[in-house]
Amino acid sequence: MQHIYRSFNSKSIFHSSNLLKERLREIIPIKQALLRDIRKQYGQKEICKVTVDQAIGGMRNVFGLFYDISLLDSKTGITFRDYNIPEIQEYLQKAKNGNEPLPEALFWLLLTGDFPSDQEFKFVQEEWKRRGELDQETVKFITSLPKQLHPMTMLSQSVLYLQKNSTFQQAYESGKATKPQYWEYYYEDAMDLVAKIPRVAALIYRHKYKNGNLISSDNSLDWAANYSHMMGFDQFNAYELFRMYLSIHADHEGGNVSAHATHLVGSALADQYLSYSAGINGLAGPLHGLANQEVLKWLIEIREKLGDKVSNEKIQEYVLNTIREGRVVPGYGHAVLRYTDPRYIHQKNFAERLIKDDPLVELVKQCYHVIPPVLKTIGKIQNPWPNVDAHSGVLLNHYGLKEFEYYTVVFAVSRALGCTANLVWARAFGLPIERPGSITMRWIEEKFGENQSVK
Ligand code: CMX
Repeated sequence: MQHIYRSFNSKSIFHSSNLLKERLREIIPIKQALLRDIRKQYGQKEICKVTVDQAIGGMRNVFGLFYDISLLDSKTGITFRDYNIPEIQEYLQKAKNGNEPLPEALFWLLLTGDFPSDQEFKFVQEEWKRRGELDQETVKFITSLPKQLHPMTMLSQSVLYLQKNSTFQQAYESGKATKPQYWEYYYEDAMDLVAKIPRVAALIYRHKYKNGNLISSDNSLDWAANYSHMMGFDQFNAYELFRMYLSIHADHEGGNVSAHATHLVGSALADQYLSYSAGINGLAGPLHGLANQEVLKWLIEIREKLGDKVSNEKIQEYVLNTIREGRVVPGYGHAVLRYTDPRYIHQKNFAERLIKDDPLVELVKQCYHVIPPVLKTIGKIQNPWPNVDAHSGVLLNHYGLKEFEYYTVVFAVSRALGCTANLVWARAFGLPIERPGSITMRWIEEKFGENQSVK
């Protein structure tokens, strides 16, 4: 417990030996100038038209957001600063004898657009260790949360509690923060929040499911392995799973609910804690991040109802029944992607490399062959292929995390990387408060109907 209780004395936010902030100080004026040029040259160009259907239908293919740190292509999937998942696996730092990218390195990439040198990577790692401790009041707050709450609700409340540490909120309230400095406070809050979030998440897990039997952090471990350790999973391959999982879920461009909610709330100058907690609340929806818990529930349900060895025909029937009952088949489909999610493929490769003889992993593999052809027969489904959530649950389950209600928390820990990195840039670019226009049915009728009274 010693590590968890030790509180951290924050240094001045303008402390000079801050490698990542120094790098940002170099890049930000260059990027600001680039954005000014882009606006000057292309500001009046039209990106796309918006139809009434799109306005009503969740704004699919409406490109109305600026989000510079990652991009999603409907065919090839996510790129983080232009690098896809196999590239980040190849080029980012890994643990000794490990194969998976380390989230510390990914965070540097998301913030700067560069792969970190070993020294830069080490800097992030050490900073997160230095900033990661939780004060006693925070530990008390988390371990007093009612255990019947969903772990995502607990996470959101805990992040809101941590808001007491926001350097931006304090500086803004005292009138000290000036607009050109906003990003520096957002950077400090990002580093603190990301450093602390695995401890918060692990405390929630141990409090809710393990009788409050807490495990101290081990600062000899990297950020992801330490999270796995504080949860109680100490095999090397569990560490590898956490490193992989926390890297590939970090960001998925700006339009998904968690990234967009964080970005939107941040645009009102709500600090990192308030904004990311809004993102967590969106991630907790079953059509978004909560799908990972739903997948495992659904797979276990199949095995309970149909037995250990399920035929392809029985799975097909089960899928059709799920749809007939008005439910979605969790882990399949996507609002943007039109092929198998590369994050699914990466997890599939991980399982093939490291996991033998796990019936649930085998069932996921079988579903990959059986489900898409069935979904293709349902004309309205745009994407019959698996998304990231179709695979993650069985991997966590394999290494001992059986409480599937908790799965979205692991997703949220990863999403902290992208959500907070983006907000640093949103403030560096001085992006304004978001305020899209909205329309009513009457407006539509008056605009396009016979009288056309709306201009
Ligand atoms: N099972 C059953 N029906 C599905 C479906 C699925 N897996 N995927 C899409 N559909 C249905 C939609 O519900 C919609 O039906 P209605 O018109 O009756 O409302 C229709 O097919 C058209 O949907 P779409 O255009 O293909 O997909 P959307 O962009 O509307 O929704 C998503 C995307 C992810 C919400 C949807 O595919 C879905 O509900 N999938 C299951 C839940 C899931 O896995 N979510 C996780 C996504 C990844 C993440 O964010 O973590």
